[in-house]
Amino acid sequence: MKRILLTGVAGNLGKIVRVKLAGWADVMRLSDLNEITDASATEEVQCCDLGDREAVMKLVEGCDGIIHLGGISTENTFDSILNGNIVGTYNLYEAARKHGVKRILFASSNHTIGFHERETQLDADSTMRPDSLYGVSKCYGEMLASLYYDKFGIETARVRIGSCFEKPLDRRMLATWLSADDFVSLIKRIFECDRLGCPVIYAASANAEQWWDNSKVSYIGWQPKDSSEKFAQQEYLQKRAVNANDPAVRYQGGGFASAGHFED
Ligand code: NAI
Ligand code: 15L
Repeated sequence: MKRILLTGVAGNLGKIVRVKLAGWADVMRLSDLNEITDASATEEVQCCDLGDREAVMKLVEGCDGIIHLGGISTENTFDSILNGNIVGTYNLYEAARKHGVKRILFASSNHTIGFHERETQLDADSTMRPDSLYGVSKCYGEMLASLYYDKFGIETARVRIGSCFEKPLDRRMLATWLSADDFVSLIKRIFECDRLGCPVIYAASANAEQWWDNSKVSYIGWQPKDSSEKFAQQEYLQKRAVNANDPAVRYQGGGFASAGHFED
């Protein structure tokens, strides 16, 4: 890897990925809306708003690959989502096309399919059923990636991340949990495999409870190693759901499916 652009580096996942991938690329170009002041010798900083087309054009120049984590990461107003995730992702793909970037990891989300019921096993071809405006913006990002692959040959891993936190925060996350190490091993496979294409990849650890089938993407050779089982007996995860028909329990998106709607 020569020069990799990492967007959203001041966020939860960006901070972790930056540390765990230190030394993996010759140069890591770091970007976020927020300031970054502590670049190492193999890092370069170029902060901007993803919604700023000219700035994003400059940001992508000279990069061989992009790990795109930046943007709005939970439900929000349409205007915020429009700037960060709709305009921002378009700006990034246009810049990638103009500067000849060959491979991108797009941080999509399980909220693209959050209105599927939990007992439905999903795979890469399952119908999108977004549970929020945020989820809709990730569906858009996935479709944009598909267009740029079919028309311009830019490969993208459309990674539907489950819940990447230090530990599962609630019982739902026993199924959706993704460890940081598993995420980083997935990133490496995405950029190191000979042929990627434009697959949808569900990013969850090897948890006992599984909602998502990745067999259509077995060719990239990613095997998650961690499991949420090591947390399953912890006190805070023992309280069972009172109402199995509560949308937060019924649907894969959990609280995103039951939450109210943001009005601008
Ligand atoms: P985060 O909210 O902690 O980080 C996102 C970063 O993007 C922030 O540092 C923020 O300043 C930056 N950002 C927001 N709008 C921007 C803009 N207009 N221009 C430039 N930068 C902007 O989110 P987190 O948890 O680190 O997630 C990273 C990515 O992974 C997000 O795209 C999120 O949607 C996706 N994801 C994360 C999951 C998780 O479990 N953490 C689950 C599913 C998807
Ligand atoms: C996401 O898409 C969010 O970015 C993250 O903060 C979590 O809410 C995660 O999904 C989840 O579903 O747990």
